[in-house]
Amino acid sequence: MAPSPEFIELSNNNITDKSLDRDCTTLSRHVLQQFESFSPQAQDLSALMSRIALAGKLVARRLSHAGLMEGVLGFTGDVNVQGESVQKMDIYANDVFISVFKQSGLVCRLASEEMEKPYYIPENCPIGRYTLLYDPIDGSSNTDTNLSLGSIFAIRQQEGDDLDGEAKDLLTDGRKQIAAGYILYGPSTMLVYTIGKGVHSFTLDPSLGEFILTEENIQIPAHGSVYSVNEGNFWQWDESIREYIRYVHRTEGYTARYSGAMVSDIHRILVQGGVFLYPGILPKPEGKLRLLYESAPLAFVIEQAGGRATTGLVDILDIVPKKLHQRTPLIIGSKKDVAKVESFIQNGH
Ligand code: P6P
Repeated sequence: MAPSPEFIELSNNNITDKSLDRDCTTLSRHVLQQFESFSPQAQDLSALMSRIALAGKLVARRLSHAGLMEGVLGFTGDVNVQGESVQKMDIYANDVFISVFKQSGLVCRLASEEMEKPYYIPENCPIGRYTLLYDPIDGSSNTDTNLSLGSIFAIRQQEGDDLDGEAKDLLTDGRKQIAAGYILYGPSTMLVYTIGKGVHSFTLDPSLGEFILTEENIQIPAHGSVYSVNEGNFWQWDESIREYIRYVHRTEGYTARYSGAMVSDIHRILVQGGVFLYPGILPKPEGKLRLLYESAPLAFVIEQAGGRATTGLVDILDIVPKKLHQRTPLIIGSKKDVAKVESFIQNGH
């Protein structure tokens, strides 16, 4: 007996179906949808993103219990390759990203802010053609004060056999990234990613243990009121940056926001518009932020959302690093706001 027209109408418009379909739009499914195919590369990237999501869930779970567990908060007493004091959470998160890719056959090498040399996963290396570059905990100084934090990641295809274990093929420009994004550990845990087909955000549903699609094809506003910079460095900046800061101070419509974790600050700018700056400072003209696993991944995301990322003179994604932990000045955000900063750097106004 054919279904009645009323039944067909009900099933097509059934509210449950729509919310069910949304809840089933997990990260792995979304990646395959992006490719509109089940090609080997689509399957690889879907699996890679699923492992990154697992890492995010493990870090989020640890952070949510940090104040209740021994050995989560505080410093290890060590100093990392960057010369920064290492938080216990830095090490935990660094190890999480390594662990989720073991026995995956996907990732042979991991390069991280916390490790001087890339980490190789031997069982994956004969076939694992992908490299993960990541900052396991961005803004770790926020850990002990329960403020927002992030993880930043980028995926690159390994080029050549890397027989000397120096991973020299990673020293290429940011346009070689095949995927990038960040995990924001805030009131909710969000994962934002791009594979070069737009920027999409997912929110962790703890009751499901899944990241669920929240927004597709995010477009950053062309202008926003937020400027995000550590003004404590004011007297260490070049005069052109000081002039820009004086401009936003005296111009109506600007507001300062700075959290100490750039994933949090840049996510705000992705949603509301504006500009984040970490310029070079007199003792360190190259800046503080690392190119390969901080600035380049975020630049990929922001450019895919219609924004810009530059040193003030060169686009971030065009920089070819000379070393794995190379630093770079960073000006990133809405097109008009980045251009305004560039105008001060390039011709003083
Ligand atoms: P400062 C965190 O260590 C970080 O890399 C970014 O997340 C953050 O924006 C910046 O450094 C904070 O550095 O010098 O302002 O404390």
